[in-house]
Amino acid sequence: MVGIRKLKKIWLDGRLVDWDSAQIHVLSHGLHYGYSVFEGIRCHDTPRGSAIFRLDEHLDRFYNSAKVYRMSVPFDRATLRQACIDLVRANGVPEAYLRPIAFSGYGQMGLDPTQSPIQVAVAMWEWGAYLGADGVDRGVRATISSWARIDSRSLPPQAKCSANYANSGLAKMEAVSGGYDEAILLNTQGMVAEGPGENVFRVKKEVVSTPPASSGILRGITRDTVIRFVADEGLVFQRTDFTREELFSADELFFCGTAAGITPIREVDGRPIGTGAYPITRRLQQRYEAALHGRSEEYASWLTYVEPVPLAPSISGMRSAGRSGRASREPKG
Ligand code: PPE
Repeated sequence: MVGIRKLKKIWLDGRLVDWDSAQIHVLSHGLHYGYSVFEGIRCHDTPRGSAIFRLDEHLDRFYNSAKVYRMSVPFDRATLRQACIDLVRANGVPEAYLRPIAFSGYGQMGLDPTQSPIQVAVAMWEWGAYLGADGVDRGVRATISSWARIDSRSLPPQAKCSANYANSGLAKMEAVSGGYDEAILLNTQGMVAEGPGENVFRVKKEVVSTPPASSGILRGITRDTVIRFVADEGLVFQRTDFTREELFSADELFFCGTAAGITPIREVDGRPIGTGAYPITRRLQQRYEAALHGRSEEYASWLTYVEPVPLAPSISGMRSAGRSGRASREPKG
């Protein structure tokens, strides 16, 4: 039951290894106790080849997650940044999902993770729309989970730790077994938090809102991207808590995340949301697609190109800014 097509390489502990050789021991500490932090990043095809979206922000969050867990990642940021770029190039697949992960490896059992070595990998695979291409077009059917979202007093949701996803998995399985596409989790105060792997946005009378970080959510990078789009569309934005009823009364609702993209929610617990037309969500989706695929000068600084930046005729003879140079630094024309 393997749904992933094998690619060529995986980066493991400092080098690119063959896909089938990326193995770890069954007594890897993180497997037993969930002590691992990870990221999910996408690269997309653009007119200048594959580009990784908001790589630096994902790396920031990766190291912040590790810090929460007192995990000392044995590779520095520049090395992991280059590992992501090298991996995309080595696999020769322009559109994929990248998964950097650091975890306590094979060493010692028992609850103190500091006694085991930290291993680091970056894998990538081809991943279509998380909630289905149809979901992106027509919207998905969501249900409010009976599971509360984890609380920062027990399991900090802002650190992207594998253990958090046991909570997400419970909500996801409950939703799917009930015939829904996705769950929406409330926090322990009963306010809307997020989906199992997505942030949630609400649109009401042209005001776009999303729960604040303090509501017990992962601070999504797509969430941050959408907040910028909302401003660029000239719409009003609010970071505010909202209740279950406010989901039902919304004009539009959507999930967003690296895996999910921007996916409209067409129904919550059997109640249709708005008119089902999604005019604002559609505008945000269009901006997102243009940004990801390098069609928007405005958001060019969010892309890290995998292939070296070609020299413009006006600066031929000068050295390139580097293989991951940014479009915004390129001379125009
Ligand atoms: N909340 C949660 C709980 C979450 O896992 C994600 C990402 C987000 C919000 C959105 O974050 P961002 O990707 O930075 O916009 N979930 C990742 C994992 C999905 C998976 O099943 O694996 C993702 O989208 O990559």
